Amino acid sequence: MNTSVPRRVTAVAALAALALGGLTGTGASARPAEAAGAAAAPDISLTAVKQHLTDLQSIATSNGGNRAHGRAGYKASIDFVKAKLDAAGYTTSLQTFTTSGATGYNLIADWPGGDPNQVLMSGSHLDSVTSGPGINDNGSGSAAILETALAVSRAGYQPSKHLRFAWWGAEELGLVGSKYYVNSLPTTERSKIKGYLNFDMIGSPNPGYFVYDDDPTIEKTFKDYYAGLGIQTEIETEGDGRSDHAPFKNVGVPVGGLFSGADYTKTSAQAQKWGGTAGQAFDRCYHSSCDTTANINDTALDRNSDAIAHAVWTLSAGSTTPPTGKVFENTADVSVPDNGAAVTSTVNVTGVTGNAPSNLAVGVDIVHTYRGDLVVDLVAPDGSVYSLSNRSGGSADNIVQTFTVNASSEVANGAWKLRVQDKASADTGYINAFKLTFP
Ligand code: DTR
Ligand code: ZN
Ligand code: ZN
Ligand code: CA
Repeated sequence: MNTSVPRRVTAVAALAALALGGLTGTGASARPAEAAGAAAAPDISLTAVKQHLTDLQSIATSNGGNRAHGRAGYKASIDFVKAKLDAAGYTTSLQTFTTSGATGYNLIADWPGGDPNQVLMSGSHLDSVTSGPGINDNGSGSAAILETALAVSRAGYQPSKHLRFAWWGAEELGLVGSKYYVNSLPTTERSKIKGYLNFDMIGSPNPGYFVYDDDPTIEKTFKDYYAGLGIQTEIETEGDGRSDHAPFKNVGVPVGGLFSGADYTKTSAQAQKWGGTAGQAFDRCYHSSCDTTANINDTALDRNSDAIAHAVWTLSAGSTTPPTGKVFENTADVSVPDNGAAVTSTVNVTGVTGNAPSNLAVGVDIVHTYRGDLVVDLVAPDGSVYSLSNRSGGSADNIVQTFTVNASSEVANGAWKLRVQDKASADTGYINAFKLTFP
């Protein structure tokens, strides 16, 4: 839509956001209804999650066949995940620790915004054992929460709670990374974590559908989700000390999670309700060299990935509409010359007192046939430049994304510009829209 004059939309009605609480899930619909007031979680693309697994497999193959603590494959895995989150607008940090004579890494990714005193955390260990690439254990959980985090960014989701995601190191050596994180947290910071969701093995080839039996609200959120799909779940009773939720549980953080099974054997009764093979392990390649991309059940991975997104959206009880947002938008099309000079789209912000926020939502809508050609910056009224996308995304089409920018050092009112430059010949496009939302 072409409007010649930037228009300002008045404050957007706020949607009620609910605190952490049970779902109003129904058994009727294909997907349970979301808690009233919460935005519906997007579907998580199985293709996208499997692409992350393919990438993790390639990393293992290029690094001695594993992604284990202290090996090159683990650090390469951490760098891979971090790069995607940085590009999506997350605030990331690498926490280092030493165990078994080697440096370990935890990756912590915060989604700007939400109540900093109400943190909903999701985590998965990213390390494998030394004997294999660890695609189900635990590329599956790592890839699923990565894609969920990217979906939060693409949706420009503004939950009432603050969202944090973590990829743990050295879980296979005894929950070392997650223990280090929890033990290093000041008590005041621990108390802000209102829920920790753990995902360790969620794509097992002979899958079960197990829900952790710890915090009842979190457990109900997952059970209601699966009930809405007509799938019976079982309680994961044995896992208490066996994955990264344990350190959080030990300090009183409400925990929950999903599990598709490891080396125990599926019973006939379980095969009756879930399919698969009775008398066979849920994952015959557990901790083995055959835990590759072939060691995944797509249906279980897809269902569990969607269940993760559902729980993150529901338990953070936010909305995609900022509580009291003032929106300024320019929808005039601006052609981007191929391999040429930079062009800009401008919005004139007025009537906002003081400085811009630390979570300024920058809506970018660029139509282009090769997004990797583009350098995209936000230019503040005083000329300060904030990089949004710098030749990222390769041959994929378009950049349609909401970036969250810490613009708190900028005066809010004035002419803000989206600056776009195509730096490679062939493939062209145009700015379709540029939007700023002030919470
Ligand atoms: N210890 C995890 C796998 C594992 C085994 N039992 C459970 C129960 C709940 C979560 C995870 C697990 C590992 O090998 O990484
Ligand atoms: Zn393991
Ligand atoms: Zn594991
Ligand atoms: Ca080009």
